[in-house]
Amino acid sequence: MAEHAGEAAHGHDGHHEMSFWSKYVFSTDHKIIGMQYMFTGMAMALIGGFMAYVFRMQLAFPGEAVPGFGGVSPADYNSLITNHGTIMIFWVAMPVLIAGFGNFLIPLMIGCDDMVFPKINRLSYQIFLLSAIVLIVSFFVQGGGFGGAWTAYPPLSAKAEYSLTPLGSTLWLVAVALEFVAFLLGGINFVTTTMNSRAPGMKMYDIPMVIWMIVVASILFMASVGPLIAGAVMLFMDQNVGTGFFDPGKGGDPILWQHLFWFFGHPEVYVVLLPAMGIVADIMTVFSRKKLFAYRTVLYTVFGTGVLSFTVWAHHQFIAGVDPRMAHIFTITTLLISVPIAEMCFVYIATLYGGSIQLSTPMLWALAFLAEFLIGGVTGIFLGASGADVYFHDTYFVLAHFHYTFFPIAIIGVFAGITYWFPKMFGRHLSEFWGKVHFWGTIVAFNCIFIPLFMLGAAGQHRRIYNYNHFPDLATPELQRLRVIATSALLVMLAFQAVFLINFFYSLFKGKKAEKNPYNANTLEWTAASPPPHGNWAELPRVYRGPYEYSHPDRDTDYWPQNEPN
Ligand SMILES: [Cu+2]
Repeated sequence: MAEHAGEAAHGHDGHHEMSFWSKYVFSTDHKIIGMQYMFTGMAMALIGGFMAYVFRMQLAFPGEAVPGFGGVSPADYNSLITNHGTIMIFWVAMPVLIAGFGNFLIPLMIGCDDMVFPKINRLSYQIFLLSAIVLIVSFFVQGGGFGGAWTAYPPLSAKAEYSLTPLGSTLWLVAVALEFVAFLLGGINFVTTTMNSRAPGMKMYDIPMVIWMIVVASILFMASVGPLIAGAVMLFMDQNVGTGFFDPGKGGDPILWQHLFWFFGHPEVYVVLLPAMGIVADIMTVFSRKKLFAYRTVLYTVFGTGVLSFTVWAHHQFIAGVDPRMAHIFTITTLLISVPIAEMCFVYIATLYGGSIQLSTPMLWALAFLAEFLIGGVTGIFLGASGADVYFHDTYFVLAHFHYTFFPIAIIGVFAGITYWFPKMFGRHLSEFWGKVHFWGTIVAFNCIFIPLFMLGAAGQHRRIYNYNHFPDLATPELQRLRVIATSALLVMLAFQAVFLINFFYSLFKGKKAEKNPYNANTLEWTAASPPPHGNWAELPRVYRGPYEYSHPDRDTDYWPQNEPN
């Protein structure tokens, strides 16, 4: 854990020597809370990664015992894929990207000592931790963990008699609902703090892009999750009280859940995408020594993307009986939303153009984000077109597509951010050499997992089938070979994560000491000590807009502004 310099200049709770309890259970320091979100998210990533290992082994070598797990029953398989997806999105991408980086970075990058509502912030993490515990408990109750996929479509999820895992599915639902409450509480802080606590002199257009993106992501989350929380209450009642909101047998409508789920589920992609894009923007400007090309245009594009993201949800339901005329409309909005995202990618490339590029580990991750996410975006266009989707729906093509969007977000974006801000967070440097070994091992293996899955999907292989050899016409040896390649690549990728963990924990204690501003960056967090003490600065910074520069009395570096001159 971070060393905690005992400088209690701005101590909210007035504690000088903090015990374990007051530091990790009651501390309202945004940095501690951010770290807790980050470490919890990383621990959950190990669980989610282990699940992927087990079900990929089952797919490559069906029926054989998986080392470290044993035999995989059909119910185990369903539960593993369900909880892998749920964990990676709700307990890894969300906590690390928004809550981890949001908490750590917002006060440091806008120049204040803490969040506006520090106690709500503390409560948010406690509820999040509780949600993770409830989810883990759900794996071990009678019947095992929920197996109705992360989308929890009724009627499978709605009625106890349809579900193999009645208690597991209720606990899963409670865990997700608690997690949403935690992020609603967090979002209140992120938006309010950014709007109200900026350093004197920092105007709206001086806010670093990553902070803007976290703010917009928080607003998107808070605006889209309401209907789904209502839906979760209804589903809970269907499961436990005998109502029939989603049960056709009682006059309910299972498609209603799909609307409520995807009205949230599509904006959710942008909820995690935007913070990752912001992290990448920050890293690219620093390691190309350029300002962000068209800062204001990107900002307007982010707002536009946010609004558009509420108008595309039914592209997940093209074959669910949606009126074909509506399918046309959702096809058009879906194709439209690729325009702002493509524009952001062009802006990043334009930022690099002519820059003095330094291929540090964070920069490699940032560049890989762009390359891999482009594959995810382009393959999304096939799925967004309702005609093509009739064929591709629920094949491995969909699965490969969204892993080419979520992997860049949740894994590449997170590694970019952690390797970049590590010196600020912990006051020490990671090893660049081992950082690059980890990078190449992860990226090459990642593509070797999912390119075969694109091929399987294009060949028509359906998702959510536990053993393809049960179906004589699907058990073709060529396809089985692709499954083995994907699984082998996954083993390689997981093995390379050990390199990261060793580098991370070794550097935490033994890494080279980091100075205040090792990259000569010009955003405010680099004017605080590494790691920053409670309260962040002895004297809070000011931003002087001479010729559009951020400034601080201690500044000793050249500046190259991230934003455009006004
Ligand atoms: Cu979508």
